[in-house]
Amino acid sequence: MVKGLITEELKAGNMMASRSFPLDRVRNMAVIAHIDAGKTTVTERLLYYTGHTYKIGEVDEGTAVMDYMEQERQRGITIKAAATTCHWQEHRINIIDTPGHVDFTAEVERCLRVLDGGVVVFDAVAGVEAQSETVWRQADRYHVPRICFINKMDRVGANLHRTVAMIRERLQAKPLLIQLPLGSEASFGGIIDLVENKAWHFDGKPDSDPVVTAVPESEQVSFTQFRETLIEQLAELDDPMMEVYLGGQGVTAADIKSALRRVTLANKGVPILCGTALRNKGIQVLLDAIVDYLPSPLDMPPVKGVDARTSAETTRTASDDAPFAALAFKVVSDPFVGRLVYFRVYSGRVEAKDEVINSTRETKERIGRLLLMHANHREEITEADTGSIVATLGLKNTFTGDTLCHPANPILLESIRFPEPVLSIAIEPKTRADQDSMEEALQKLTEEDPTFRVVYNRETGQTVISGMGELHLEVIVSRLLSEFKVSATVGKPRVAYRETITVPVRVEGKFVRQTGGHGQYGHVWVELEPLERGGGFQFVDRIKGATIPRQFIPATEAGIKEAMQGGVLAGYPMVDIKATLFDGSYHEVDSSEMAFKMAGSMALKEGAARGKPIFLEPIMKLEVVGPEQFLGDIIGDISSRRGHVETIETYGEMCVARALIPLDETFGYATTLRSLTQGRATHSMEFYRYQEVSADVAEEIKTRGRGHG
Ligand SMILES: Nc1nc2c(ncn2[C@@H]2O[C@H](COP(=O)(O)OP(=O)(O)OP(=O)(O)O)[C@@H](O)[C@H]2O)c(=O)[nH]1
Ligand SMILES: [Mg+2]
Repeated sequence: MVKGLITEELKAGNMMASRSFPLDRVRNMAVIAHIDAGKTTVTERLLYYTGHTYKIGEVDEGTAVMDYMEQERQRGITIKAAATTCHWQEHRINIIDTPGHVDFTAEVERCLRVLDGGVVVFDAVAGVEAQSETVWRQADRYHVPRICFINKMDRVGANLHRTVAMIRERLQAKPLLIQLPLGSEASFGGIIDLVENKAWHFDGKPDSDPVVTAVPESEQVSFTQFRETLIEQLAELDDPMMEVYLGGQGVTAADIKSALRRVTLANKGVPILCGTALRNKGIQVLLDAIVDYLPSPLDMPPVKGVDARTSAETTRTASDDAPFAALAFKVVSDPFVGRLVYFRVYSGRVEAKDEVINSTRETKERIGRLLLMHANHREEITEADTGSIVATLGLKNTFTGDTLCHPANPILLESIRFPEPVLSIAIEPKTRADQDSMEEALQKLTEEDPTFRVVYNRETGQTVISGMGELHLEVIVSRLLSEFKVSATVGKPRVAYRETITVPVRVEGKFVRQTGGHGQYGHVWVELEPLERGGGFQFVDRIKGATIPRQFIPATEAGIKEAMQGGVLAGYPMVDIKATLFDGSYHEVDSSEMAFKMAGSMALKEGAARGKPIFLEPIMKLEVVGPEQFLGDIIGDISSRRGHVETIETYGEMCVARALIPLDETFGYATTLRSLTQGRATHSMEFYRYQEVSADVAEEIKTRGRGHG
């Protein structure tokens, strides 16, 4: 069988300290797609055909190597991105398999931030689905070059050309078809290679070698036509190819390959491959394409950052000789080994036990053991060089998005931005012991997951956890109850409303206690202004001279921030506010950080009340795909839920309706949609933005009760 063509020396070299793989032979890539497109199934095949695993893992049997969490195996979906490494054609491929469900979109975000390339998987029947579009945009944002694998070619209704058309139209991409299918649906048995001018035949048995033949006579016409199209497309996008094309000497496979590589790396086009991972067809060719067309760390522009000492913009080139710089992108509390921090090395190298700086938090850290991760298995290494994706033990103060770097050359890399959680659930532990173990568990879970928040509400005595959606919270609650063995009563999911102000106000906060002994004195004047949606919180210090001593200013900010955790309307967190500290006074003896914190907090509360406060609610982007005959009912239902249908598109008999709808109106939507359409429509939802609620909804939120963060 065709296994990774890696020589034993190279494999052995990989374990040693020296750079085992020239940097140009490293590929760091993510597998991204809509839920259920087959990312994990593809990844399992990549591992099998590169000789990394000896038995194919199956999602449906709960044996996928990459889906190793209990929750993943039970549900048959990926929840956490998992990293692994394999080798093909003397290249090292670091792969991260990501989840497709929209609730776990932060996992995709952080992977795309640190990876160089992507394999985007599509279901050949469903084509471009809502979440494929979301991950595509995420990849666009990070300029990640990608190739597409149109999977599930064995399914009834599979259609390569329709999917390619959707990639062109819905994703506004330049698809470059480099393969044609041989046979279709159940008889799909191989691939015509438009680049190499040959045909690959697969019998579907995992251990059979593909049989390579000339392009069959019956396929010659379409082969010639599609190859010509490919060459023309490439000539349009790539000058060297244009020259070859116009030269009239004929275009070779090598010409096409090098043009495809340049075009892919420049994000001008995306090579399209097809196959079926479940039936073991097309994987070896996909591996070749990963090596041929996806970038090595050397192909990427130098990573940008700011010098941590001077704040001047700077860059780092991908080289082992440059000073060490890495970005932490994931923290996992492993029950066996402890706190694992995953990072990507952008420049330089680092050894186990090296001292480094966390420039985000301005602290020293010592790298502990260094580990190469293969899903949940670990391989100990002594050194991580440029381009590596590794995990380390022993970092106490490093969190997702932090930069690690050499003490003599501190740099701050751009962090990773995560969406705000929109849904909450209240949980009440049953006993005191449960309270303690729950706090510990929640602490670990928040460290792992930047889109998960925990707020303890003093007023109600409840702990409120917030996340991205129902599934996200459900998984967390299941983990709390089964993995961490906490007994607790769990409430119903509720919308995480926000509060904000609508007019600027100037307010005074004065905290004075001067009854004998050592008193308290804090006094501030703050201007509060509304920010645009998504503006979060900004603090501006406009204190001149010594009106307020410098050390009390951060305390004032902290007080304001703390008070923002519970708004005046119904105790929801306040957002989108700019606070400018412009005046105040202090007392030689009685002033303290505590007193200024109180003063800040009082000013905010006063300002929130006077600033014409409003509620904000999360609005979701909803996409429904279903047969045209149900369109009327689907739209009617959306309107009755305070939703607005924005666009309707038709692909054959399928309609795609896109709408904006308040999250609060979407509970139970799946069930309604199923009964409206006899189960023939699917939907997906994604957070869009926060928006002011109407007066009657505001009344309703108030009467529902206070204090849900
Ligand atoms: N017919 C067919 N089914 C496939 C193919 N590839 C994957 N599947 C099935 O599709 C389902 C989803 O596969 P996964 O690999 O879990 O998909 P995923 O993209 O990793 O899903 P998430 O991680 O949950 O987003 C499973 O039931 C697979 O067996 C294929 O080529 N053909
Ligand atoms: Mg998966």
